Amino acid sequence: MNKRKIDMLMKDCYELTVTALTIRKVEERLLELFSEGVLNGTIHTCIGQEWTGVAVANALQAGDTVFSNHRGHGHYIALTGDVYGLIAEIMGKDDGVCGGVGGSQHLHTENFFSNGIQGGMVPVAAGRALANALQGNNAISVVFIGDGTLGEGVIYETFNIASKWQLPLLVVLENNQYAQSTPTSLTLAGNIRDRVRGFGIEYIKCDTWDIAGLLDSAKEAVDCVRKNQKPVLLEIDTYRLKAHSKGDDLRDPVEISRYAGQDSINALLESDVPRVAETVNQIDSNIQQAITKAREATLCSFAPASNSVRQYQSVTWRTESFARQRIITSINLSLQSLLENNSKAVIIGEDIEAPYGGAFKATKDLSTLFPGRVKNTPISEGAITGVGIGLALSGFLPVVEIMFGDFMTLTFDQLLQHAGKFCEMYGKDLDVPLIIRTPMGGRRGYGPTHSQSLEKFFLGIPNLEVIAYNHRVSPALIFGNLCKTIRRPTLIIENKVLYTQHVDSTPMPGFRINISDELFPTVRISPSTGDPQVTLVCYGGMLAEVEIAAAAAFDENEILCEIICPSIINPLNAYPILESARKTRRLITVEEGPSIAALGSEVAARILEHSLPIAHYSRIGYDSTIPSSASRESRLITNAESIFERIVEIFK
Ligand SMILES: Cc1ncc(C[n+]2csc(CCOP(=O)(O)OP(=O)(O)O)c2C)c(N)n1
Repeated sequence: MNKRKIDMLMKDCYELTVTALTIRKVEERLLELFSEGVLNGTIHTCIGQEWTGVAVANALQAGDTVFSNHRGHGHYIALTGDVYGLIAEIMGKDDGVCGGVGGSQHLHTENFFSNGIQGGMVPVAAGRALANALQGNNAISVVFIGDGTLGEGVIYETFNIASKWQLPLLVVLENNQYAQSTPTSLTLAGNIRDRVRGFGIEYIKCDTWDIAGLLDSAKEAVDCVRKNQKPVLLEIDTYRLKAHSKGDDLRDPVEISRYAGQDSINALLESDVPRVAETVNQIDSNIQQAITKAREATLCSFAPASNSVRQYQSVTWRTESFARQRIITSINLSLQSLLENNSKAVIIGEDIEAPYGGAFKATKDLSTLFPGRVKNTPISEGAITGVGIGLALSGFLPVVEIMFGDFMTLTFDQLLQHAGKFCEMYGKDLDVPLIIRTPMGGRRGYGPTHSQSLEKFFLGIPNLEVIAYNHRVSPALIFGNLCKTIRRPTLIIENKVLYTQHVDSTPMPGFRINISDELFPTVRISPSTGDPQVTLVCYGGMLAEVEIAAAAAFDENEILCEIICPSIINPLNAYPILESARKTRRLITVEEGPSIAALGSEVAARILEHSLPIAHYSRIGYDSTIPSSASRESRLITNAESIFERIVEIFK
């Protein structure tokens, strides 16, 4: 490197050079600690790429947020300067920035979030950008991705949304030419600039070999996002000088040494400039102190919150009469009430604005009443869920409508790997108040891909709560209680058949109806006289069918059934179910969806865990594709008749 360049690094931007050198030295020490067996798992170092994070962080202001990926140590140090917090984290210590829970790939402090799922943070960053735009706070959101991540679909959904909604989002693409061992030239069709411009997104390019140019481009990109309130993609050509993670490097050594020769930090370290040596000595000494301190720190004391997922809490029962109201009206009014009472509430989803008001009219007229807070989205279930998460992390209360529950499959990654994880994996009890509403269920003739009840796939996801409305408890009560208390991402299942039914407190002849004192009440329907002989457990839209079957069993066969219908199915409070099964010793779980590994299986497991002596347990549900043909569909999907037959059968 010539003298002019060294002067630039050691004089003009000395502080930034110190940060870049610090990142290099931390990464080198981490690799050494790895070889010594001090570190657990894996790390992805950014040796050779240090200046990307330094240049971007240099251009940011207080209040901006950075979302990062698996190769995020440099981004973190550049933004926070917190060397000790990072080292202690990777060493799995309580002192780590995430208490040793997150480790290398999952770092968080106030305005920094990283995750090891490629591409998944891009919509979350867009959600933060939307929050900034809605607040008009002039802050921007930045997300780092690698070139291999250009293969992930959710990033294009997000580019589209960010461009259409003019979000202050900066995407920093660190193009180091490889994804693990695969050259990106083998996996990337077309070219990056055209892809980005195809979305109407501003594209700026620079590299890590011209540091002055990089600093200028990073500033230009950040300023452009802030000033124009529009997304920009900054592509930074760079090269990773070490292995992808620990030692898995199959690249041509000649190529590696060519790039090593171009690297400005190598050039500085090889120079004989006295100030470089002094600076590096000081950095080494600081890092050594941090390592020594981290070695002495206590090991991660994280304890999983397993008790909360297997709830067993006694309840008391009461009667409550709800005003008779169409369920879709109750849902619509509860959304309206949320928007009226909480200025941070926003609703996003496909086709939800007026005049259409959503496929089932749940958001009818709301976009007119609350302009800008009820927004139509593209058909991008994964990205809109991520955007919702970003809003939820930014003090908003987002409600995301997924048009049909069948499409929830596309949200799975965001809910499992992002929303649910954020609550816990950063070693902090982080609030992610995201509400997802979706219609599930059949009986409308929509066939194999628009009639399913897929909620079982969302049960047991750590930190994801699942509510299912039924016709005996007003959705407005449940939704109101949820909005008042929400801290965790929550999925609300709305059985389609319910939309046309009414919230109904009409007594059933021969039965008394109670609801529990829980926040999301369980419904109990018991014989008015006599001891119940069999417990029927169901939820959501199945309650109506189960009621008909129980009434018929009483009228025609004098069999006394007790129905237990929880309104929240994850985490499931097993107490009301077990309380009933203890009396009846016979239990049938009834589901509209698949019966394998579903709520019924969970109920059966709880019964075994509590060593309840049971004379009969069986489950009802379908285990096949739902046909479009009305007659075939009604034969397949659980209904009052099939439930009645099962009840009678066990008393033969
Ligand atoms: C969704 C997902 N798929 C695969 C992986 C495994 N993985 C981790 S890093 C990586 C390569 C990523 O390449 P790139 O985006 O270019 O970033 P780089 O590693 O080069 O910084 C892969 C495949 C992952 N973490 N997440």
